[in-house]
Amino acid sequence: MNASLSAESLSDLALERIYVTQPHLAPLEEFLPYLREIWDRKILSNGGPFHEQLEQALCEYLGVEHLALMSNGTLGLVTALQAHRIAGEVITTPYSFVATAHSLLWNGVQPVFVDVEPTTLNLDPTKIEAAITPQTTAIMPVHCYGHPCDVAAIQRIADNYNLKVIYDAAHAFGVETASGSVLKHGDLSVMSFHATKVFNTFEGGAIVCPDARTKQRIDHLKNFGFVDETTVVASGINGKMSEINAAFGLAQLRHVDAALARRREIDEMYRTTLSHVPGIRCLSKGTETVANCSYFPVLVEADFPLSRDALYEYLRKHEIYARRYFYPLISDFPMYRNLPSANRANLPVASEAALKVLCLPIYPALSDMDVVRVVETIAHAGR
Ligand code: T4K
Repeated sequence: MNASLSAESLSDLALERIYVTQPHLAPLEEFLPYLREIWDRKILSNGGPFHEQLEQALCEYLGVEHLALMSNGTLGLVTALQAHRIAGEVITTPYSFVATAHSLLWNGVQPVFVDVEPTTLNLDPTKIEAAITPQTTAIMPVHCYGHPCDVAAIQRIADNYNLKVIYDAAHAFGVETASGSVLKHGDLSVMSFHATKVFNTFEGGAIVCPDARTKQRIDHLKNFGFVDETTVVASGINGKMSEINAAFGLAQLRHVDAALARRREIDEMYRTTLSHVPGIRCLSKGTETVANCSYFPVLVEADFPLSRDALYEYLRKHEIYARRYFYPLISDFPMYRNLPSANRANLPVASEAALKVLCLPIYPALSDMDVVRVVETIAHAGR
C-alpha cells in the first residue's frame, strides 16, 4: 500500500462519514432498460421472466444445481425450515444476526444454543453432540462473515443422529472451499441479498436446494402453498422476489466479480496495515477458502489500550461507523435468555467474541485512503 496519512493531515481532513458498509450498485443506465421491459410487459411478480433468468444466472455463477429466489433471507430461513417440516429443537449458534434464531421461533421450534469455536466463530462441531436430545431434528449453523463452517464434521454428526442441516449462508455468497461452492453442503443453504450484502437485490435472498423436488416444494411454500389455481398443498407464505428485484439482480451480477476483487484488496490492506497495531487481531480467512470478504471483523484484545466499546465510540467520534456484529449475543435477547442453553457459562467463546469483535468498514467503494484513515484512527486510539 503506498497511501499514508500523517497525524496532522488526519486531523486536518474534513471527515466524511464512513459506514460499515455501502451497497454496490450497478450503473443506473444499465438498470433502466430492465425497467422499460417490466413497464411494457406488466408482469411485476409471481415468477416472471426476470425471476426465472436470475435463478438460472445465479445457479451458473454460484455453481449450484437448484436455487429458489426469496423476498429476503429471513423468509428464506423460515421457508427452509418449513420445507423439511422441522419441529422440536434445533441446534444453532448464538453468534449471529437475530434472524437466524427468530426463524426457528417463527416455526415454533426451540433453539438450542451451542458455543462457537475461536478461529472462525462458527458453530463448534465438537460441542454439538452433547446438546442433542430426542427432540432434536436439525442443526442450523451459520457461515459467519462468510467463513465456511466445518461442513464435514457437521454432516457426520447429522448423519449419525439422522438430523437435517440447514445452513444460514446469509454471508456466504460466492464462497468456495477445495470442494467447490460452500452452498452445496447440508440439506439447504439460505442466502441474503440484502442491501448490506456482497450481492444485493435491494432486499432479497435465495434457498439453494439439492434437487428439483425440494425446489418445487419451496416454490409452492413461497407462493402461499399454491400448486395451481385451485390447489393449495401447504400453509405457505408470500416469500416471492418481485420482478424489479430480480431485474436489479441481473444487472448487479455483471459487476459482482469486480466488487469481490475490490473487497479482497481491502481485506489484504487491512491485514497488512493492522499487523503493526498491537492488540488488534484479524480473524484468519482459512488457507483453502475463496473468501468473499463480506465483513472485516477484528478482535480488540486485552493488550489494546482501549476496550472494544471505547474503540467503537472513538471511531464514531471520528466519523467511522464500525459495527459490533454480533453483540449482544442472540441468546441474550429477551425472547431467548431464559432458555437453558442461553446460559453464558455454556457459551464462553461466543460470549468473549461478542465483547471483543468490531467489524470495520469494507465495501467496494471504500478507497485506499479511507482504509488508511480507519487504520490510522485505530492506531491513534491505541496511543
Ligand atoms: N442471517 C444472517 C447471518 C444475517 O446476517 C442476516 C442479515 C439474515 C440472516 C437475514 O437476512 P435478510 O432478511 O436481512 O435478507 C443489517 C442488515 O439489515 C441485515 O440484513 C444483516 N443480516 C445484518 C448483519 O446487518 P443492521 O441493522 O446492522 O443494518 P443497518 O440498517 O444498520 O445498516 C448497516 C449500515 O449499512 C448502515 O450504517 C449504512 C449502510 N446501509 C444500509 C442500508 C440498509 C446503506 O448504506 N444503505 C442501505 O440501504 O442489519
